[in-house]
Amino acid sequence: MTGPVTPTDLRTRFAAALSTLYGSEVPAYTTLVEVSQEVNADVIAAAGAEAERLGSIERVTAERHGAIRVGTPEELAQVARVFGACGMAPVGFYDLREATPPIPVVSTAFRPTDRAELATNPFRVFTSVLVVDDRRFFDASTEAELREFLGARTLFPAELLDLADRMERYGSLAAEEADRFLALATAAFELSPEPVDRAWYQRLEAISSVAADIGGVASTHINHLTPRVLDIDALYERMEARGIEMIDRIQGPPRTAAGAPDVLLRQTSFRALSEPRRFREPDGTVVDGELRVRFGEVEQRGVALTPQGRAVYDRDGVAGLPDTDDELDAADLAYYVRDDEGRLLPLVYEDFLPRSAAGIFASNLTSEGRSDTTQQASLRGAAWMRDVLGRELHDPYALYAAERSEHGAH
Ligand code: OOG
Ligand code: NI
Repeated sequence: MTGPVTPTDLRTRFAAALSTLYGSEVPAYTTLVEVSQEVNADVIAAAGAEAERLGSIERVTAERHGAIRVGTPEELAQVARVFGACGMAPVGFYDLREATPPIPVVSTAFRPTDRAELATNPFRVFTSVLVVDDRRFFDASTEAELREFLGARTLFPAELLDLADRMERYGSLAAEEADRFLALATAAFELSPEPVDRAWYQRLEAISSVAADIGGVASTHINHLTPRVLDIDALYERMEARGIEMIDRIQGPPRTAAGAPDVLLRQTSFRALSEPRRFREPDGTVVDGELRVRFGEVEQRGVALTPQGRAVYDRDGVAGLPDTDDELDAADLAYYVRDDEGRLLPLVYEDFLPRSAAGIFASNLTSEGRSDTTQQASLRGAAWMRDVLGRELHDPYALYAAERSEHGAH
């Protein structure tokens, strides 16, 4: 590319670069992408245009969500700048400390918020930050050690952050600057060859594998990169037929009846194999070892539910919802807009589900870890997250509602 590069181009290229990186690191991911593409081609062949109501085949084929985990508010604010350069804004607040088993993180998702941007490339990244001062997990001395360890590392080089800020300020980067941004940003999420301090890692792992994955290593990495599929049940069967053992269930709503609209988000995953990592032993020697922290995940997306629709879903599951677009729209249970002929078009659910996210985290743990519920939780909420990010933290419902009213529906 030669001309100036826009945030949209950067996002598309960043998602593709991470996909290439992750495929080289986790070969089963490549299988997952291949099988997803087969399933999508089959669904389109069988259902035609109807199958593209929830996104064009181009969008769905390129569509990925990533998951990353950082250690400090400063690191989170830096992530916001890197994704901000790619036209991705923080949306939603998720408190995984309330999950079973509890995970010592709070999270948001960076994604495009504009419908046209989502249609071009909806790359989104579920981003979690460790809560080091939550006494249910970390005593005062572990907190102090975590702060010191995390405070001493640099995840994102200054040059990358400068380029990110330039992109946010001017709305474009020169071709060479964009290439440099992509090289640095992709490298920041690569698995590091740096030896892991075994004793420190194991101490954290006894509390929480996620804490060890975040605070036990001096760099970060993508935890998973998730393709989107149009029929997750078909995908599940084909992966098992290829000998890849999936977790025992599909998270989120069950399959809806034939012809009924898909709602929200369905996800499933498999654990990646152990990956070679180097360890530093307490006596200073460095040895080869293995860690098993990453995995493959796949998702199927449906229509976004309104707060009322979500309340029904949370109480009664999909069985509580009507099974046509017309009824969902008329009862204001799901978000739709109308096309030129007045037909209903679903607004795709672009976010995450806390219960499924908890299940995804849990399927990835070496043990439940330990927490002491008699201890004091530390206060973390959307307001805290917004202050740390130093930018607006979008409410997902407000985004869907604005989109709908812009198109004159409801
Ligand atoms: C994030 C888990 C949540 C999802 O798809 O719900 C997630 C993580 O494992 O870091 O990615
Ligand atoms: Ni995920």
